[in-house]
Amino acid sequence: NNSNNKEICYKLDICSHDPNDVTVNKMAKSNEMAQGALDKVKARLQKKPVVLNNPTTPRSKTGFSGTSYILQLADIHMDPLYAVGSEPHCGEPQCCRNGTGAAGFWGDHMCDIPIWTVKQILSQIVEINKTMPISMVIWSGDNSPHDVWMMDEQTQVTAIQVMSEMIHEYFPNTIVMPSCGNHESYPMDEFLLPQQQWLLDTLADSWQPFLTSEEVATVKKAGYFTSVLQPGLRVISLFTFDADILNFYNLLRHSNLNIRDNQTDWFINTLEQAESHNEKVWVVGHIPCTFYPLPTNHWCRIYEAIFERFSEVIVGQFYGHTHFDQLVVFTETATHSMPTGTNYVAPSMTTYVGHDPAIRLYEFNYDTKQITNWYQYRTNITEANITGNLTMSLAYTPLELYQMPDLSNESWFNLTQRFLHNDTLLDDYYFQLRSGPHTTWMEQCDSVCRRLWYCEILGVTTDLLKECAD
Ligand SMILES: *[C@@H]1O[C@H](CO)[C@@H](O)[C@H](O)[C@H]1NC(C)=O
Ligand SMILES: *[C@@H]1O[C@H](CO)[C@@H](O)[C@H](O)[C@H]1NC(C)=O
Ligand SMILES: *[C@@H]1O[C@H](CO)[C@@H](O)[C@H](O)[C@H]1NC(C)=O
Ligand SMILES: *[C@@H]1O[C@H](CO)[C@@H](O)[C@H](O)[C@H]1NC(C)=O
Ligand SMILES: *[C@@H]1O[C@H](CO)[C@@H](O)[C@H](O)[C@H]1NC(C)=O
Ligand SMILES: *[C@@H]1O[C@H](CO)[C@@H](O)[C@H](O)[C@H]1NC(C)=O
Ligand SMILES: *[C@@H]1O[C@H](CO)[C@@H](O)[C@H](O)[C@H]1NC(C)=O
Ligand SMILES: *[C@@H]1O[C@H](CO)[C@@H](O)[C@H](O)[C@H]1NC(C)=O
Ligand SMILES: CC(=O)N[C@H]1CO[C@H](CO)[C@@H](O)[C@@H]1O
Repeated sequence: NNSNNKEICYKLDICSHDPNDVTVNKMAKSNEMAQGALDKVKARLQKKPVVLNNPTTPRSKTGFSGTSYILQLADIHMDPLYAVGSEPHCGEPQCCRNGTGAAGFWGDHMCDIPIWTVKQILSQIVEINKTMPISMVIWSGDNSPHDVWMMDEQTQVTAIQVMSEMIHEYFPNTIVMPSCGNHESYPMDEFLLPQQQWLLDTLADSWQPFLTSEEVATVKKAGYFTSVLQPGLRVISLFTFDADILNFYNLLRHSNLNIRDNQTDWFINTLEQAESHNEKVWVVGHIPCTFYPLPTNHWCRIYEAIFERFSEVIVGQFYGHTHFDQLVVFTETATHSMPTGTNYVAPSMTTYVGHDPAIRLYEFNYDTKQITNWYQYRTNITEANITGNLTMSLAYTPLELYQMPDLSNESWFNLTQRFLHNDTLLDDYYFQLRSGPHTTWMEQCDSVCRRLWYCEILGVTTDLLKECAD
């Protein structure tokens, strides 16, 4: 209705405020509610945990020992209507479907990727697996194409089903830990129950090959789940519509922030159980806290508070969504001088927009429970179109690229300090971040651009981003 429209408009700061408008008061009330949600979380974190006696039984044999490899598939965005030889510059948000133009066989930088490209990349991964055997797949969401004006509930359901079947076909015996993307919903980004119960039903149904019946049950209820893979090792998959600034339901009544589906309570409770049973946790999600959250987006503040409390329990954070290859370094909130952990944001498989298809393999040590390196693979789509061959090749590893001794908190924090004093090094980061050609909409990074991307690394916990945005 009109009042809701105005409220959203005010909150996004895109229309001028009339102080006499009742909507403004309603908005203030809603902000209070969100602040209340954060306060509630902080109070909850102070409370003594109620610990269950028995740790959750791990899955049966899953194959982590010594050094293992974990694959992350991020933002696949497969386009079932991709047409070779169609027009990549059609003037719509999604092209390469009709008209006549240069859309290549394997893909185009203006468009999402065809099904045969996704299959070819998965086949390449099976090759890579011969030298680096993959123990687990993180599939961090966003399956459907960017044809946001044409989609409906059915196209979304189909995209989830098709990708689930394909991943299961290529990795029939590998653990797959999925997370739901904002592109899985319809309307895109919007999530509120009971309106989007169909989405939870679809996820629960399609993810069955990957999850236990108990995990499927929590997905059907709320989109998230947790899985103890091996003794001492747990995955928490979050349902990140709470972090979606375009989920207008978050603006209206903070329905998801510890009020309606209780993901926050569940998240804290799960971490408490993990901590008391000496488990280490990997958090898998779709939308990371990178961009400075709008005043109305309180999820990142909540996430930050939870992460700070459990930084010794959470040993990995794996996200996607931005299509960029990004880092988010967390610091303790009192002085911001001590690192507490790093969120790894993996680049997209889709070429949309201006990227080359990417996949990532993490190297993991089961004994220390630490991620020790990663192998970022990419393919040059222009070259693939010309030669007819699509081959994933190693783009970089962070240890080598940044000359780091290890991927410890201290080393990542040191890197952020080195970035401050060495533009060449920051340009190395930016080059990988774009994950694509030099010649698209992102040209050379000037000082403003460098500052922006630097802010996104440390911004979440330091308010640096707010400074940068001003
Ligand atoms: C061409 O494709 C676009 C995008 O999918 C669509 O909006 C448009 O209607 C199509 N035009 C024709 C002539 O099919
Ligand atoms: C990866 O390699 C391991 C070890 O050789 C094998 O057991 C597994 O089936 C392979 N996975 C895939 C998807 O090929
Ligand atoms: C959500 O959590 C609150 C306490 O934080 C509790 O009172 C309420 O019953 C929970 N709701 C559900 C549906 O679990
Ligand atoms: C990061 O710091 C936290 C808190 O000091 C610590 O518990 C955790 O093990 C560290 N992780 C890494 C990878 O160094
Ligand atoms: C494609 O790759 C295969 C294997 O790497 C190679 O044998 C073949 O010559 C390549 N074809 C072209 C057209 O480059
Ligand atoms: C971080 O940098 C400091 C000062 O430059 C150095 O003393 C320390 O050894 C570095 N730590 C790591 C883990 O690289
Ligand atoms: C800056 O970074 C570049 C690229 O990694 C490196 O070659 C160079 O030695 C660094 N300069 C300084 C002063 O550390
Ligand atoms: C991809 O290949 C094309 C054609 O060989 C080349 O012009 C371009 O620079 C390459 N892109 C990257 C990012 O290396
Ligand atoms: C994005 C891109 O490089 N597209 C090229 C794909 O290959 C065809 C030729 O096969 C070129 O015409 C496209 O420009």
